[in-house]
Amino acid sequence: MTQLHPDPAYAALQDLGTAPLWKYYGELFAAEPRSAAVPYLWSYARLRPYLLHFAKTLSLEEAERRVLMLINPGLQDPPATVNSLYAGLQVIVSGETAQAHRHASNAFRFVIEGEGAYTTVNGERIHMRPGDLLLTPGWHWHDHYHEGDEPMIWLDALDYPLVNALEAGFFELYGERAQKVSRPDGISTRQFVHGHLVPAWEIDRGSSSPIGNYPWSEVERAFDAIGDDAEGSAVDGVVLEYTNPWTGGPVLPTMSCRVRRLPPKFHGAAIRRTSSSVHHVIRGQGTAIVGGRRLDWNDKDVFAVPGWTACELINTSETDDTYVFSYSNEPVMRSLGLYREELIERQK
Ligand code: GTQ
Repeated sequence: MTQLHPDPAYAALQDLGTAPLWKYYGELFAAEPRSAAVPYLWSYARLRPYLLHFAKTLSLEEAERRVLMLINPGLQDPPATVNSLYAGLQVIVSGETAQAHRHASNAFRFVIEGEGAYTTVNGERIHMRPGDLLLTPGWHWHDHYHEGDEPMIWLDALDYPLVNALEAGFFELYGERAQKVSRPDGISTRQFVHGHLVPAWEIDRGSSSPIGNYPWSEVERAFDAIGDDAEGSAVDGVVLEYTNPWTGGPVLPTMSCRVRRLPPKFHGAAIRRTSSSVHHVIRGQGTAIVGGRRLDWNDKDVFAVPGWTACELINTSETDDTYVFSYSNEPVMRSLGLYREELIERQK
């Protein structure tokens, strides 16, 4: 310090709990965001054997949740998938219970494979099938069960990197392994099943969607109803947002969820957004060019698109649609007045 800055006043500054702004200015007020996260792809085919390995060797009594965290090489400490968001792959096997707990972080699950599991959320059992999106809004009790034969695997998403950065994280165990069931199975989904008719007697309207499960069968119905008649987006193809029926807005205050259908040979326009996102390939083959890096995807892979990083989505199949689910922190960015997006030139 003294050698770099012969003026002894610099050493004194640090002891007095101060710093010279003029040394930090460019870093603190960069011309544009530079994400610490890197574009990255997690191969489902390569991770699945390890999920099954730990399903055999590690009990749920030992692990609170049996999850492989998808950690961005640029975001190791604290671990995150992209800025403010986390993704993990969870596995549960026949007869297991993942004990009841709750946390301030919002969470959701996107089911990848298996049949016969359900999660209980604030007293309501919600069954899971591949392609379903199940919400666990912040501070809702939740525990998972599996009654089927084959292992059940799903993608977990949480906003804990944001909640912890804001120093607002709380966590509590329920006390018993399983919470009491106090509501009819699937009622939070059933009473909203018709998107335009909502249960008007429900007066308590929180900041998250009240729907427990957005089933894949409804997504398919939506895409079928649209057929090939919609214009769609040059960036995202026919892209649908899962909505909170009370507001029409995102399902959770911190995370927005979307699903897109990219027709054969689709090559999306390149865009960068201040929001960060995580993508999960439901079905199909393609490539995402993210920050100049080619991420070649297959069925069930997951990839990270850091904020303010160019992204273009390509369906490489000549014959088949590809379906890609994604979630982002766009609601946070929008609510803070920080959301920006910009179409840019295609990358080489
Ligand atoms: O299933 O409740 O991946 O609490 C991370 C934290 C899953 C869960 C995760 C959790 C859960």
